[in-house]
Amino acid sequence: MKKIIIDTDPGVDDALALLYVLSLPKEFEIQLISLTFGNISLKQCFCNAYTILNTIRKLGLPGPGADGCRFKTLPLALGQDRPLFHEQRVDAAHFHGGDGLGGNHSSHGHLTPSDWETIFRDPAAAADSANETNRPFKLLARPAYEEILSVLESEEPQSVTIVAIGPLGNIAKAAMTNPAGFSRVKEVVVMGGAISRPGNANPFAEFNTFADPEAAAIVFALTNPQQSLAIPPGLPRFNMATFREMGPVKVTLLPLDVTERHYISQNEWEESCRGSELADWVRMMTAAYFSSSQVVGETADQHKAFFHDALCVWYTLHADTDSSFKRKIMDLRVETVGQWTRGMCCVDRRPVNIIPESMKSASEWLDPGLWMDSSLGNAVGVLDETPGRREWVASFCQALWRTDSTER
Ligand SMILES: [Ca+2]
Repeated sequence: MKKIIIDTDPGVDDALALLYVLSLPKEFEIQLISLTFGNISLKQCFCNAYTILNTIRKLGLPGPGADGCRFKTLPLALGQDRPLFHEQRVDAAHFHGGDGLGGNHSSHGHLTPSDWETIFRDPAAAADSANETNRPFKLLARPAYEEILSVLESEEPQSVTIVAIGPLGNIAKAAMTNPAGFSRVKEVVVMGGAISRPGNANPFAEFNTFADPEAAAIVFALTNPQQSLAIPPGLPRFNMATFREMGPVKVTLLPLDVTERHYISQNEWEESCRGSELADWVRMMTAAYFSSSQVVGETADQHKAFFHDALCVWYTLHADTDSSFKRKIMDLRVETVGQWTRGMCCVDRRPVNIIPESMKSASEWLDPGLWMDSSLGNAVGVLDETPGRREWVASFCQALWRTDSTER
């Protein structure tokens, strides 16, 4: 049983990631769902999370492991409503629909709980309310970063994985607040970044790193506690000494390079996602997502979508036991001040060029940014190899809908 915290900004592919986790109740134990702004505002993300959990509870899960499993009330905490160090917020409503769930609240309004706004307006009162037994979640009173730390401190060290599928503000804030407590985490699995592919938020940046680049830079910097070289200039320093004692944090990144390789075709999806009221609801939600992903000139049988966040769940499920999932360690740094490149994942692409020992004292001049000394930068594990796209589609569809619709 894997203990996980899901940090999310629901979001269509976040909804699929949640469905995937919930359809495997014998494999995953959810310690916390922490919410952040991202695809849409925090307020709407809360509405979406509530609706997703409520719908799954109401309509029931079709997953093979879900037979006979009662829906358990899940702990949920509210987090960042904006980037850590900026007022300005971006969203991806153009991609996920104005409500972040592909128009689901209009098409299936009866599944949107009527009290969501009241709860959001006064979460403290809602956390105390006797009515909470009727909800699919228990709303926790403290902000997400505190609840994340509380889980990490109450569980055995190295036993809880954080699956971070939104902008990284909650995670970075937890790490900055209590580095020792945070370093008890087993692994942080992050959906984010674009390394050798174009971005999807600007030409260079993936949406999650673009939405809060400083937070991403801080989380990536946790992989190398020797110094704070990769922390963006001007940010409050936090006590890296603690990380020096505890060792680096294991961060695994699933950038667009890997998530886009694991696409699902519209045919595969529609063949699989059927046969239940829940499937009808999900199909409606993903219809707009497929349309947004459509490339000009594509024919109907070529339509495909990338369920980025759900792929993080697949990795988390198999990471410990399946050696065909391979990570490559990279010194990835996030651009936080560029006029056109904000949120870009920077990599040193120069041919290997080690500074001779005799010139080391001049290395800052010879190599601004000190990219050539592998002990000084970040050491992010980038998911590089998996069992393959077909295996992903088969595994995902089988868990959710008990079908295998991979195109032969
Ligand atoms: Ca997301």
